[in-house]
Amino acid sequence: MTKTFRLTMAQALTRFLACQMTEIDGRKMPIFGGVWAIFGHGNVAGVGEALYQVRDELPTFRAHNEQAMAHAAIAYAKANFRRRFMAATSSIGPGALNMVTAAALAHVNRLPVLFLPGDVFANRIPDPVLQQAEDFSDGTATVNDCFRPVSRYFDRITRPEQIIPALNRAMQVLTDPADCGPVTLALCQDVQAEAYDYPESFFAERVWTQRRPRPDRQELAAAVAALKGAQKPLVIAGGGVLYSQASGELAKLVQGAGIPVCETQGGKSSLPDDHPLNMAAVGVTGTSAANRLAEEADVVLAIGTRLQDFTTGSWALFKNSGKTIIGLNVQPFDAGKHQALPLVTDAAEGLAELGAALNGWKAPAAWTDNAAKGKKDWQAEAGKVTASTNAAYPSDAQVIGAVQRAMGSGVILLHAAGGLPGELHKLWQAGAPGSYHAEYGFSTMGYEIAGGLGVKMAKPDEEVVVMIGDGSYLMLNSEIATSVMLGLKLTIVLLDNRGYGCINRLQMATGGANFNNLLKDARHEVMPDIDFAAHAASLGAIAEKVSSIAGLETALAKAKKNARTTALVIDTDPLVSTDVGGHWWDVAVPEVSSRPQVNAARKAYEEKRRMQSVGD
Ligand SMILES: Cc1ncc(C[n+]2csc(CCOP(=O)(O)OP(=O)(O)O)c2C)c(N)n1
Ligand SMILES: [Mg+2]
Repeated sequence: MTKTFRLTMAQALTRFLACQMTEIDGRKMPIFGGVWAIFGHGNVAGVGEALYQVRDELPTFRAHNEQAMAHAAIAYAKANFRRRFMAATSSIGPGALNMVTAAALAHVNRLPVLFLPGDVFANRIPDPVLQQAEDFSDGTATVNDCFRPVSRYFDRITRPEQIIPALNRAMQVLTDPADCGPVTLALCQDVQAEAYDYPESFFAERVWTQRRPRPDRQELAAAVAALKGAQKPLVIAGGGVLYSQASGELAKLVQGAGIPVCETQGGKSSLPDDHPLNMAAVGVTGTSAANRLAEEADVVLAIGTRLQDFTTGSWALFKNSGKTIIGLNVQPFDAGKHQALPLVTDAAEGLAELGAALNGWKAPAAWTDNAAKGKKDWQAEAGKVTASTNAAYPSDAQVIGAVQRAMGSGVILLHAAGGLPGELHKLWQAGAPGSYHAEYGFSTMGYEIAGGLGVKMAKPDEEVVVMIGDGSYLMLNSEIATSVMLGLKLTIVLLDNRGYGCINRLQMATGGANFNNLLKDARHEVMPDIDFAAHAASLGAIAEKVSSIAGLETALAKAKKNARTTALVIDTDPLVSTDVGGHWWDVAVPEVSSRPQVNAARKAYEEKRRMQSVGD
């Protein structure tokens, strides 16, 4: 007879999670780094009791906001190149819905995370239970249905034995490189507590390894033929290069063939910034070195990239009408975008096979030399905008220069929203793969601090530097307290330009009046004067407001020695951003307006739109 264990559904679930292992650098370890939890009536008795039982093998971490705890879980997975991940559990109703934005963030960035929101009673007796949203026409609808479009796998557990296939499917999705993303298992409150005789085999230890699909022969042959015919080849390195840990293979291929490389936000740090073939950031927030090549390139080898709007400059950047795109991607949906020649494969495997098949082929030397010259020119431009200054209100770029000089390239730099992503993409000189952690797939304000915490959990020996605007900070800062509580140090650099600076600039660029972005332009009785250093200190951080770029560099040098989370605040100029580099992108300007500025912006917009290629 099959041996069984009589457990509640929640106990079976947590035990199962604790049995899932992985192997990294020859070391076996749990694939789940832990579970983030905020309890309520929807999960405290069931999931809460079950987590307590396994607390030694599967640690539980408490946060202050469900969205933030999910951010930490997601950043943990990203910092681990998707090889390890975490779960996040909430109560029903508001706690669950607080995680939906984070689920979307994980969905967009293709990052594994297991969401375990509590759900209403399956038996419907306490209907409507506290925090249940009643649907007048659908008895099966609950707020957790909001997870469906932002989950790669969704299930609602209404019987205890359903957890067996659901968790098996969950693991497939979480560990599949092509399908990878958030999984939501909505756990009906009563079912969490219901017992069932689970077979022993369900709790067998399982070691998950990274799947690396190799290319199809025909697709490989077509890609090789296209590359061999190239006069002006260019590689776009996307996040898939990092997730596949393919930097070594990428360097080998491009060095062998003399192909310049540019990087998306997700792919930055695929090669170190000082690699001679790395033209760095491409697209709307790109360097001139990368974008001038992108305009001319005749064969674009797009590796592990979604070819998102900022990469393609709203599909106006790649101007060579005869170009061929090779879509090297583990996900066919991405591989075939813009009528690309698909090359469906793991990045490291695909690059190795491509390199071997190129068999010594080299791009014309004039193209490679031209790239090197462009890189030099860009470095000179970037040096100017990041140089030190005595200005009372420095630019974001000048603050970036200070952080880079004080911290070097050996830290993990994290950011997500505001003006910083564009400036950092252009200007940050990244070091090792994964040392540049951008959440610019969804660009979620409030990702930064909780995300930093997740990175620090994944990489406790690394210095984690979080750069954040005042707007993002005010949206979600509570996990400063968690970082202090857990002894996980972050260095936070807060740029206070007194409002939503980048959207104010975008508003001006589209002919709009300064309205509702900077605090001074928003309806107010009292002009806010927020003491961010005092705020961060109240949450337990070591905090200081600095008054100059030089002061910031001194404070950063001190912060390196601090054992506790440190927040450094600096006032910055909301109106300045880096002009050099960059590319237009499509932000729809009103066709009619009483404002002449809008009409002028519309005219310019219509001109620019002519650059967009339609139909491919
Ligand atoms: C959750 C969320 N809401 C709104 C936006 C749109 N948005 C992008 S940047 C930004 C302003 C960010 O302000 P701040 O963090 O101070 O950075 P700054 O623009 O001043 O550099 C806004 C509102 C967003 N990205 N995320
Ligand atoms: Mg701001």
